[in-house]
Amino acid sequence: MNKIICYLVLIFPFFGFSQELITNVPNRNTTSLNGKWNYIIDPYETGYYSFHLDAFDQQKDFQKSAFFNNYHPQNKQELVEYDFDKSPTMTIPGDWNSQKENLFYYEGTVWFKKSFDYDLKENKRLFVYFGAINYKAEVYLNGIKLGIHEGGFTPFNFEISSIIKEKDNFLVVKVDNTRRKEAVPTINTDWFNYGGITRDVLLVEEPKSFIQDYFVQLKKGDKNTISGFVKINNFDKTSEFVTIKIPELKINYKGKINAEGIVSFEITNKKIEYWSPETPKLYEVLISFKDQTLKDNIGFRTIETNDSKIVLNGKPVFLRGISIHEENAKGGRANSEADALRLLTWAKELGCNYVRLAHYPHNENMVRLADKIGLMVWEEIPVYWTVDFTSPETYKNAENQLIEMITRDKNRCATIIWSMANETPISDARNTFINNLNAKARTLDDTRLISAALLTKSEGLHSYVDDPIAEKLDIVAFNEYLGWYGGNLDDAEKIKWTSKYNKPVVVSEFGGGAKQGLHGEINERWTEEYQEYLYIQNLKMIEKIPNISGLSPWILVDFRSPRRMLPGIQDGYNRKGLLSNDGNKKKAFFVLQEFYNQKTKQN
Ligand code: GCB
Repeated sequence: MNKIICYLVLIFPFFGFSQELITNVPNRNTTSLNGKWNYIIDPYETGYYSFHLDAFDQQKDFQKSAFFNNYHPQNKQELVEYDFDKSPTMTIPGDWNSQKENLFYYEGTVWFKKSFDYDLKENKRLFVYFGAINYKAEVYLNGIKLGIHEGGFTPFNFEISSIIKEKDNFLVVKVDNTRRKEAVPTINTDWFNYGGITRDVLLVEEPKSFIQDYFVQLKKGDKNTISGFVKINNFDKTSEFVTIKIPELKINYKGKINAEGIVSFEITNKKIEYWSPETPKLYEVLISFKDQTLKDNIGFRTIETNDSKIVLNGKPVFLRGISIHEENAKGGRANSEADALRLLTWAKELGCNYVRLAHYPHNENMVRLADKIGLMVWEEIPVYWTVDFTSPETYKNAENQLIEMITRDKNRCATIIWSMANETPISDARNTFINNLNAKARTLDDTRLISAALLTKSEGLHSYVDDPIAEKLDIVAFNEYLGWYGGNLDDAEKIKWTSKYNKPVVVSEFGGGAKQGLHGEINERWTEEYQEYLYIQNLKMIEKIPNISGLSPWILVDFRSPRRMLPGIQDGYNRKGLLSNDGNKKKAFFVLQEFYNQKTKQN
């Protein structure tokens, strides 16, 4: 049995204490810690707090403050009332809700433990990497606290080189998915709050000084120049050069590393074949530093706006999209490559060239697959509805999630839009919050477009967007629910949309619920016919919106949401999917498919 003693290594001020993110983890030297992990359900956080609610690992005066311990000043004895190794197991990666019936609606703390051996050679370093944990993770290895991470959908890593032993390491993670007002997202969403270690856990082995991160994309507005940077972790100056090779383009670039361990580069090449949804060309890129060579498959394309048009590789493009939540066939958080393939294959079948990955960063394998099969991507952070816009901590948290998303996916050419928020209510605090995120995103990546899903205003049959943050966005995107949350479907063609922004417009959502297999008249809600008619009418209206440059209706597949409780119809699912959660197509699927067929022919 592992007893867990933890020291307070650092006093952490609040959140986000993981270390600098290592990117392109799928192509590194890794050992998977996926599989069966022991778990302990701990709703009262007995493993974290004393009986007087002192957090064990926040005790400055008590050097070896015990974790999972009965500590209070009179009683410094370890807790004996637990045993990880005799506790049940569950599969990691995986949410606990869909794996364990008694945890279906559970929101709180679960402790996880994995034991492993590792033979780390003298000249190597080791990191533990988590693809995502929802929501708050506190990580301990061999009783030593590595740090905390907040945010349920982005990766983080900790170095463990000095802690790892050859035998019997035990990695313990406290996972807490409690919804909190000041968190991102806040307490109120329209999706299921799956808790757990929902993405891969990997050990990443690296040399002492290694390639941590890089940015290799076409320079903004320049189809013949690949530019970016390579960043060396712990640059030891024993070698001063990085090489970037793209064999197919005969590129062999050598760049000198600066004192900060960074090489900034520009490489001109006139032979680049551009990535597009029709020809998703990826090049093998090899980045080398000393003995290390890191491989990636990277596509090159430009994405810009020109007044009211979205322009891909110099040509206007119409975004034939669909919104997607990250859920699998079993009604749990999707995490595998097979899950990604299932979802994106349907999007392709629909005739899409674009997907909106709502409402949080999806698994990296989703974006990599989009690169490979040719789908443009909108990625977003969960600044959804009413996060606490007045709180500087909430802002820091949102910005941290933005940084982690962009850091992870900035080399995926499929991603053309970073979205800052969804349906947030206008106020000075909110405007500042989102404008600041927008500015931050541009400092991290000036090659992509920035947007946010906005709300609309209506006066009679006149609809429009009037939102101060739109001025600073590249694309004016909005959600509209004609025929579901108001309005009359028969008015669809009479509605006059105006736009005061000379920018492309994207309808980031529209839709309505239907229970697959339920049939009736076009005016009977929840029938496939109602949803079909809703699509027919909304599409007629959308075609006439000035500057319309794309759409991503809501949504590809029915998804779980505790807000959706209508018995016999919803039963805990948002039914706006074009497919049911078990994968059956509804009539509206074919309406959108036909619309996209026509669009493809026109363009
Ligand atoms: C919206 C939200 C989305 C919801 C959807 C609905 O506007 O952006 O998260 O799920 O409406 O079904 O109401």
